[in-house]
Amino acid sequence: MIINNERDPNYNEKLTNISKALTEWQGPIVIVAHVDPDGDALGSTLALKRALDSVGKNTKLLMDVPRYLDFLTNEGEISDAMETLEPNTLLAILDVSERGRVWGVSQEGIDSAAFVVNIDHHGTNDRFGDLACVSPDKAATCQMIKDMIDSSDIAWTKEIATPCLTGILTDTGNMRFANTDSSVLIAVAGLLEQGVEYAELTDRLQWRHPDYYRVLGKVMSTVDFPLNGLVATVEMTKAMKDDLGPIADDSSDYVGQIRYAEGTHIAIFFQEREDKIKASVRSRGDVSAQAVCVALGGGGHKPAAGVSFTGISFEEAKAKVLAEAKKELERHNLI
Ligand SMILES: [Mn+2]
Repeated sequence: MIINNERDPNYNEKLTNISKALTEWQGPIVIVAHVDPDGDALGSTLALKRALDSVGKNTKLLMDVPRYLDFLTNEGEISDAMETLEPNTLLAILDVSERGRVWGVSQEGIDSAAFVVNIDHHGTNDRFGDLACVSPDKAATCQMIKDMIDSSDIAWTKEIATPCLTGILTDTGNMRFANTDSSVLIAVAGLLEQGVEYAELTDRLQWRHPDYYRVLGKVMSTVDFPLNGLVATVEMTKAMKDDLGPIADDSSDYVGQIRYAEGTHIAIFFQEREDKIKASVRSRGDVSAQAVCVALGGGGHKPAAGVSFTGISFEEAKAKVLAEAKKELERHNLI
């Protein structure tokens, strides 16, 4: 897998071309994002859908919206996965680092689209599609949607600006992560000018079902600091979930709880799910979570990345990730 974290050299021109393709398209437009959608996946697709709907386009947004983000959507705005695309469909793929991570349309479905647009900020994106704008210097796909709408004739509304701001907030950790540059703050200011209720939004984004805290207690009881305390880990096994019974919460941002452990450079949340084992990895400074995950077939950004495994045990998956974390720490002479 490639890693290209450079800004798209023709960023403005490509966004303009994509905006034209979308607003001039006469057929159906289907909008999708990545599996396990986050604030940027929902925020960017929902902002784009509302923007295109406002100029009379026929759009569908396909997503399995996680419970904690559901408050952003209106009745009827979200559609289920589609078996097949209608003829002459433009497929807009947002915030998806690779085709295999698209949710809602099969790989054959993607092939059957009349036109594919790829808007993303993951350095591991291989720039697939008929028109691709991939700019890893952007903090969020939502920041790219902000730029695209700004450069179009589409009029901003609070309803478009609110999901658009959401993805910027979630991908920058509320404007705290290293990807928060002046362009992010300018974009945020521009969105606030559209009437977004900021304090209400940031508060609402933190709400979690009480079950989240029940799971948190179990997850935090597994905290460990391997590799001389340079790494912090927590885990959630199937057994832990089974012990708690049915859980009403689907958020899993537990890695955020340990990433600030003093003396650590890498934080990892290991999750044993029904269908796969998932590792969410965070890093700080020059240490790259992206390098750790890409080496194992995963993807993401330099400070925040992930990788999934099937066909191996939970312990084997943990050992693989820790071995790569060790290599990454060695590359930076920390071990
Ligand atoms: Mn994103």
